[in-house]
Amino acid sequence: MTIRFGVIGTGAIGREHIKRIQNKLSGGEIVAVTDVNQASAKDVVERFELDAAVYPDDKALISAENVDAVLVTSWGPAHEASVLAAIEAGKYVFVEKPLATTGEGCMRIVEAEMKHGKRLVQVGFMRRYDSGYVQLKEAIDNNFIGEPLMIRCAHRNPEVGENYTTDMAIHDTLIHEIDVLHWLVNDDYKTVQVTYPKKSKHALEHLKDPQIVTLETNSGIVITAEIFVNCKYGYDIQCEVIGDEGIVSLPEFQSISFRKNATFGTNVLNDWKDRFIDAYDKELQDFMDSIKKTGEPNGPTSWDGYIAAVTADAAIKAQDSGEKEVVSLVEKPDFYNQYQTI
Ligand code: NAI
Ligand code: NAD
Ligand code: ISE
Repeated sequence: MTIRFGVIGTGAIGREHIKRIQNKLSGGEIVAVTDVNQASAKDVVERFELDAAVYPDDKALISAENVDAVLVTSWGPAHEASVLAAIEAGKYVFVEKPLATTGEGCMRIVEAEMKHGKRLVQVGFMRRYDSGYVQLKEAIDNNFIGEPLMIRCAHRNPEVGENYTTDMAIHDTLIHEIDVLHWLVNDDYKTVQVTYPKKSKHALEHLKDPQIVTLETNSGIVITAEIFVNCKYGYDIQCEVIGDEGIVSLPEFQSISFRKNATFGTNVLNDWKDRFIDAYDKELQDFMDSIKKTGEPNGPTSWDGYIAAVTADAAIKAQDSGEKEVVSLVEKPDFYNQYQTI
């Protein structure tokens, strides 16, 4: 059985996912595309020589009879409407982060999925598939460092465009740490606070960069996350978990080392496409394999999307207030307790 995908949003990551489904992974094909920029959708079909129809909008694509699953790679604020329409039509959805841009929006999706009665949605929190984070999780689960007490991490992009705003540091960038860290230590967040160090001269006028986000979990683990999206030198993701018996750290990206011009060095990557290439492959392969095997996706759920959005909402409030803000989640519905996601 081949899963026939309709893609909503043919920008940067939409194109990456289309290429991997068509050329690299097994069991899927692209049969439909749409984008608010119709020229972009048509360009993708021609450029990648797809046997796919171009639809005028998400609703038309979702209702196409030959679309089994929808890949939502539009910009964040458009995700909720497309995901709700796909659930309404009973179609599987792989949606890039964020599931929706607010906790309320994610809750509407959670409620729609529960009403449908079976899982349809997987959220693109690909770090859970990254071998480095998987090794960290195994070490923590096996009690290798005892009880985790603190986490120090950094999320650095070389630069961002002028559309990138201060709140995006949370709902577009930190959202990856928000998801992967509570999964890593199997805990939920209690409070969040944001502080601003001295501003980088490379950050545009409207943007506060870097930012330091401090998260506290229910069990008392304190996480310090640096978000620095104009760091200039490369795309760099760091994570160190400090326990009462030892410390584990995310492996550095593997690269040759070199000795040249009186320097001993290794390369640092420049963007997310390369840093998490294996994780993107694995998450989408898992989505397809799991649907074929069990009739439901297996990766991060709508509930995970909800946790991330509620935490992001509190962090955005903390950006303005400068105070410690409370993260208030409602109780996890039984529906999601039955899913042991990766
Ligand atoms: P992009 O701006 O390159 O592409 C977005 C595309 O969606 C554009 O072509 C735009 O015209 C289209 N679009 C926007 N609204 C639409 C709508 N209502 N209907 C149809 N098309 C619409 O953005 P990019 O970088 O590809 O990001 C897309 C999504 O992927 C975002 O949610 C982003 O957070 C996520 N993303 C995830 C990454 C990850 O590491 N998991 C990395 C990069 C992006
Ligand atoms: P992009 O701007 O390059 O592409 C977005 C595309 O969506 C554009 O072509 C835009 O025209 C289209 N679009 C927007 N709204 C639409 C709508 N309502 N209907 C149809 N098309 C619409 O952005 P991107 O970098 O590809 O990011 C897209 C999504 O992917 C975002 O949600 C982003 O957070 C996510 N993303 C995830 C990762 C990751 O590491 N997982 C990396 C990059 C982007
Ligand atoms: C982008 O949308 C991503 O998801 C990348 O992984 C992240 O590093 C970047 O900051 C976001 O803008």
